[in-house]
Amino acid sequence: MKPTYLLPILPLIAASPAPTSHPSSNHKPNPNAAPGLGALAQRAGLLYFGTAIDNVVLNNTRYTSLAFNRSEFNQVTASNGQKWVHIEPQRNVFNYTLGDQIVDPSKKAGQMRRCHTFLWHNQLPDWLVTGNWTKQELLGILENHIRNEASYYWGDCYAWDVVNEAFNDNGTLRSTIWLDTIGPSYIEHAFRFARRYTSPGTKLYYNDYGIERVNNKSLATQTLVKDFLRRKVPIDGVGLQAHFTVGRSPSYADLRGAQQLFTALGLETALTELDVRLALPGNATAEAEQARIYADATRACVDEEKCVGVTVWDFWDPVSWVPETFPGQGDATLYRQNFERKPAYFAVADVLRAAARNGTRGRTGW
Ligand code: 9MR
Repeated sequence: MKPTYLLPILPLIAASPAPTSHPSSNHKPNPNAAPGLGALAQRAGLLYFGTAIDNVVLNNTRYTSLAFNRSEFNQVTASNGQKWVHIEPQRNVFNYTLGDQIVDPSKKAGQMRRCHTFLWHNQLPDWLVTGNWTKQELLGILENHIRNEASYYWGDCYAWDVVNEAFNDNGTLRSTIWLDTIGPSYIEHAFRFARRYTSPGTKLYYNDYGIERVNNKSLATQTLVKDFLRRKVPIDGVGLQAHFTVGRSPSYADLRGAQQLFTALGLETALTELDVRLALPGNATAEAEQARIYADATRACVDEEKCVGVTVWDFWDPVSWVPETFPGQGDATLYRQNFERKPAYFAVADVLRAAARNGTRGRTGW
């Protein structure tokens, strides 16, 4: 089956409301409308500029007209819809409703997808967490989950985040039901299952936060990758989540160095969950700094030959995960509550435009 992300690019307005012939219609496509970030990313030679999308805002048409517009975002990632708790809420009972609510419209819009995530320690269903499994039982549960979800989304995903957040900041493996029951080999089992059951060519990623600098965590991730390559355990990419904070974010050089831990081994990289939070209430100075951080992160991907693209962890402040998790912080995305684009949006667009002009990467099909 031909993956949808390789289909020839259709006109930019494909995801916009159909134009009507009524003279006063305000739905007429504007030929001068600026290309969105997805379109600019492709011109710059990236595969995509994408966004995470959460199911809770799918009834907001202002939101969905941007989220499912492949000029603005030519790749989408379900923030929650493909996670274990929703997909297999009871043992061996699979429910793809929330995943499909993101995947189906994105297919219609001609967008790519990064699929997220087969194995994590969060958002697991109660039956799984409370079961007192043996190693063999839990491996069987893991294989069954990956087999079902991978088969269901066969051909739909450019990439799968196979294992998410396995390391502690000091580089040791995080104590989870997976590590504690199966042992460290759970990671390679997950990748082998993923290769066995996903469609050929699906990129298999390890995805984590805090690996955007050379540090104990990113070095431990590199050691894992080296070991996998040596033993022919399948892995194609490392996702650097890139949840950043104004005032203490990794620099451009940090991001280049961190990615090179993996690209030097032949893997691809991606910034998979980019957002930049600030102390509330924000102000122009903080927003300018936020714009610089977004731009530097985008540039650190553009300049890295094997970095395939950037995904923001939602583009609209009201659905960002940040304020709930970090009280007093927020405004982390590219769009304000009133859908106005922030300086960060324009800074990212400028980086992509400059890269397209310089043509250092070549184009990816625009
Ligand atoms: O954005 C997600 C949020 O809606 C959920 O409540 C949260 C649960 O832990 O997960 C968020 O997404 C996370 C992603 O899956 C993995 N990396 C960190 C993201 C932010 O917490």
